[in-house]
Amino acid sequence: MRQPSLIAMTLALLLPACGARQSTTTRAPVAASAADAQVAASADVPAASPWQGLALGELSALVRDDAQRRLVTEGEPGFDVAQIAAYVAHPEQSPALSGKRCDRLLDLAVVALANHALDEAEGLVRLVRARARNRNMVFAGTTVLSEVARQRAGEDPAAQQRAIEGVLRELPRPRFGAATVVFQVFQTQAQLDARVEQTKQQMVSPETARAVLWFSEVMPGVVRHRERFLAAVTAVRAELDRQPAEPDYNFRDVDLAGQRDARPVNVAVWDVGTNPELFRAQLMENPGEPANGQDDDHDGLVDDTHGIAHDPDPSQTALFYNPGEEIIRQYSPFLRGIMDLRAGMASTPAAQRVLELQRGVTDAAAARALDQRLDAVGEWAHGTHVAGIMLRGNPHARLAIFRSAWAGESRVYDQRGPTDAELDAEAANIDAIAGFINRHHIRVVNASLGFSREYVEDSLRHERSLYRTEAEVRARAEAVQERRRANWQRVFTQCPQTLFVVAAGNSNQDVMEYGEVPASNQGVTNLLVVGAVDRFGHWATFTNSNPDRVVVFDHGVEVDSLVPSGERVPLSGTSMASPNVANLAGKLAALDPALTPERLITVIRDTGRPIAAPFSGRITDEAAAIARVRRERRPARPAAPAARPAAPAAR
Ligand SMILES: [Ca+2]
Ligand SMILES: [Ca+2]
Repeated sequence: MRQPSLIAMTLALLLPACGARQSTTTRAPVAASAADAQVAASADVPAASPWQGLALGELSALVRDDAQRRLVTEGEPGFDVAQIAAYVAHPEQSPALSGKRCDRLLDLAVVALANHALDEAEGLVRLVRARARNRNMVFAGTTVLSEVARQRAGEDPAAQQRAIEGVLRELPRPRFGAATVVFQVFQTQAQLDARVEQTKQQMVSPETARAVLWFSEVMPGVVRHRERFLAAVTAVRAELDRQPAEPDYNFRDVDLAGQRDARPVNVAVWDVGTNPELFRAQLMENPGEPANGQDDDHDGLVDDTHGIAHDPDPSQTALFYNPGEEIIRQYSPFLRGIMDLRAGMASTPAAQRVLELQRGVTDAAAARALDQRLDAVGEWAHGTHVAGIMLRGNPHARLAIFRSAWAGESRVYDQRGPTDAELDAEAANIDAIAGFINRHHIRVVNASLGFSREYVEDSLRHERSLYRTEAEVRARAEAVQERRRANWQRVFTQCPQTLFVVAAGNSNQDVMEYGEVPASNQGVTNLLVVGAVDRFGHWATFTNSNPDRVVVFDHGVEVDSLVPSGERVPLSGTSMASPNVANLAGKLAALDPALTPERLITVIRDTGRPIAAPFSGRITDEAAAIARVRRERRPARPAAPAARPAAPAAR
């Protein structure tokens, strides 16, 4: 199945339905009397779990009723819930399916599989594959279909393996290695138990009920027969390897080293931390602000020499997040696998090594502790990798660094949502960054980060003392999203001379339908949202999309760049695609300082090459964009109009 929608932020280091969970206890109030003390003491005992006594039938009804209700209420008209069985029998009669409709149909497929209704489960997945508007969903539900096939095949192991192979053969070769196949992630019954335990520390809701159904009713059968699934993967991979290789896409990168017609240009990476030492030769320097513990330029910021850092942890004031030597030593070797799993690419060898590590997880506390360490390494490396991509081949770029720790949510907002005061602090941080951008004429900002409502909702479900119903959770999550959308709108509006390049996100969702912030912000002319393609030039399995908003794509799978230790590691995500586009924008601005953000977007989009069907959008073409800017820019000296071409060449 599709990962349960928890890979929410571009940066979110979440495995399916993961998220560290701790037991919720009622905190004892100050006792005013002996009787109160008695009450208070008993209140310190964990409250009885609302999950106790919920049977399979009740969980199934909870998920099914919610899915059917939302199929009616969410999305455009034309879909008749009473006709689902008819649509399954004749998918061509179904209207095209929005992302949310697909999600709800996949919820119903999970309920069906948990209740051993194999034909129904398969039919629902096939309907999604046939009618999803998002063409990445053509490959959704592989785990469900594989398990259905296995159960149908009877008891013979060889027959089971052949049945699973049949499902896996539906994945085209370029996508096979990066397929999101959940059975690879969960390896032992102890892991499943830990995941169920984690989920049950959240409130009972359709979302959490679905996760419990999945991990307690579907996955145990998968894990018990995991060897058969893996043997099928190996067999199909061997078949695919015997086919002729598909040629790599030519991204036509250009190196501006030694190009005399380029000028210095200030750019910025806005991330969760970037190691300035690796970019010492190219750091932008605020001339009035030596690093001396004083606010020398009187802008309210102490030592904003190369950028701004904002972190609620007073021990983390640098531009670079430092999780400590021990965590770096132990877990940085897993970085590539961490990022692969973030992007839903469970099949890669690097991801498999992280899964090996996770096999040792035996309970919810251990799962949480491991998640946090892996998260910390991701936060350590992310911005540095992004900055390396952004500067590649552009010695004319001068780099400013913004670090906003709220983006590393799993550390800052562990099992809770942001408070209003914290959202105010985010706004103040954003305003400070906007001021810095304008004072120092930063032309291009890459922000490989984003916030999804589902991620906030998942955090809020832990706060059972604040939010008692799913409706309350959704209302608060929407309010948080609105605040953040408004915060981001401020920086876009305050910095009209600056192009903001933003990652679309890794949830295989429509950014507008799901309201990703800031990717879905409206009415902004200096925002460019970037999706990811793989080395073959096809949509990455994880990339978010939208036919109008995500038009520009770039390389985002196994992109080579630096990590803070100075080593080079290939990492994956729209986080890596976005700085590839910001890199091009920085080169264009170096070649023609007069380019406005709107013009940069137009040139990048119009010179891009169309992505082959069934996908849509354009892949940037650096060589073409740079050639066009050189052709169309004003001459360096206005006194020489004869040097201009008579007319821009038609495209
Ligand atoms: Ca200052
Ligand atoms: Ca200073």
